[in-house]
Amino acid sequence: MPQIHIGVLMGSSSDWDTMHHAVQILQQFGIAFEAKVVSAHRMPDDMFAYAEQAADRGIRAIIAGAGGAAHLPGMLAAKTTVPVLGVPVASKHLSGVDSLHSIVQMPKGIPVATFAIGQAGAANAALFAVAMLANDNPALRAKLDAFRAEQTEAARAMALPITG
Ligand code: RP5
Repeated sequence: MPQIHIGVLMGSSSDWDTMHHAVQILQQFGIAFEAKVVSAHRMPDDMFAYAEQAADRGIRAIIAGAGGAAHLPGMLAAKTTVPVLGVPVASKHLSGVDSLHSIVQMPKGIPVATFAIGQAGAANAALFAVAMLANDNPALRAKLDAFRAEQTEAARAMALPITG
């Protein structure tokens, strides 16, 4: 079994619609990852166990997505020095502003890198994790550079529906 480098955790299977955008990026870049539901409120002991074991397991970053009272990223970060990348999932009642505030407003000393609400945040958290791994992996950096170059070309080729 390959060494898992990135953990993708989420508070509920209902977060998958958002968090699969992170997984897609990791798959695209060939990163060894695991994805699991680990709920801060419903599975607190599992959450702490995951955080406590992450460094010894060789996990290089944890992408954690949650919605509403989104304590998962912050409480993982409280228990590990492995970098935690937090993804606010859009919630039913407050559209994810609650999730964003829960994740971003960490007390000084316990950082969580916080991304945008929803699928852009999930994808960008994964791209950020790829960039971290690319620091000591030139082949991965080349893939990331190629990804950026493709995006640039796609933007240059964008047409607007103007006639006349
Ligand atoms: C959070 O509560 C989860 O991260 C999810 O975004 C939200 C709702 O969970 P479910 O009620 O859909 O399981 O803990």
